[in-house]
Amino acid sequence: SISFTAFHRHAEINAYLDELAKAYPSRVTVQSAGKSYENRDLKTITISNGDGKSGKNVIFLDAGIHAREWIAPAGALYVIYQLVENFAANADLLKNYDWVILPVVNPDGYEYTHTSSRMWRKTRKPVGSSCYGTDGNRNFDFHWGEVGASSFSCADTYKGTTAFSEPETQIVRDLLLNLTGRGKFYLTLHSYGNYLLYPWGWTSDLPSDWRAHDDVAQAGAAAIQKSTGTKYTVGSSTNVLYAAAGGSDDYAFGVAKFPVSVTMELPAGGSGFNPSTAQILPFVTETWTGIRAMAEKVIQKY
Ligand code: 0X9
Ligand code: ZN
Repeated sequence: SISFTAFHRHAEINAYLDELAKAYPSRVTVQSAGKSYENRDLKTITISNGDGKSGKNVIFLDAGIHAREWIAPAGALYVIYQLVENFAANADLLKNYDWVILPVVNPDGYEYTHTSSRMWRKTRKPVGSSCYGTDGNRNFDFHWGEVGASSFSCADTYKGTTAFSEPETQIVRDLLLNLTGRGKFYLTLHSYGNYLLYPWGWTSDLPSDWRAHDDVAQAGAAAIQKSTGTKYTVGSSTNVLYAAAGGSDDYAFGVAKFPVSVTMELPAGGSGFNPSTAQILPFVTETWTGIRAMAEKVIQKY
């Protein structure tokens, strides 16, 4: 089991996934999708309803590409908890869809924020001789480096030496490309600021089918506002936040052809990236309400 009264270390998160695979073998599969630069396993959990049907549509969720955004992996864990341990209440979300969830994209950075430097954002592979890490969300090969990404290796938004220079972003790339066709909804959890963002992040132009994205994201925002009163801002990344190329969301939509791709920026809590432990459960519960509503919309559309 896992609690929502503390932020968990990466090893505990992976142990929870393994425990679920053992306890629910007909509905849960856990695999290592590959290893981080510092050799940690990036484990995915695939959740089904156990009916044995293969080739269903897929909702792919990830979190923790930015190390310091601790509430994001907590949110992914709560989704896992709901879909697996509270299956009966959520069976509608698993009838025609499987879910694939990668709760910590950047475990090296995540551990570094626990052990050494709370505000670390990037991966941990050295770049040259003096600086460390690349911004995973500037490292995807779609309009890579064109805007909102730094060429300076010490910067927090460093784009990397090349697109997909990081093992962690290569892993997400391969997971996404393997789901082309089946993958209908890509959702990536970040913090903070209460945003539901959709493509594009590299240009202020909207994709021709932006209305599908807007429908899904508005459904999420409305469900959250109804449940807790919390307001989310909905719109394209560039238009409501800032332009920044090389994000996983633009890659999922533009290259891996997921028809809906959303970045969810969870709430801040008292101090930005560091909500109190008492805020974890209310935040992830509210986040789940929004994710559930977005998933319902996607399932109804595709
Ligand atoms: O800048 C980011 O990567 C995200 N915000 S954060 O504060 N969590 O760092 C927003 C990403 C939005 N998507 C793209 N720009 N593609
Ligand atoms: Zn982020």
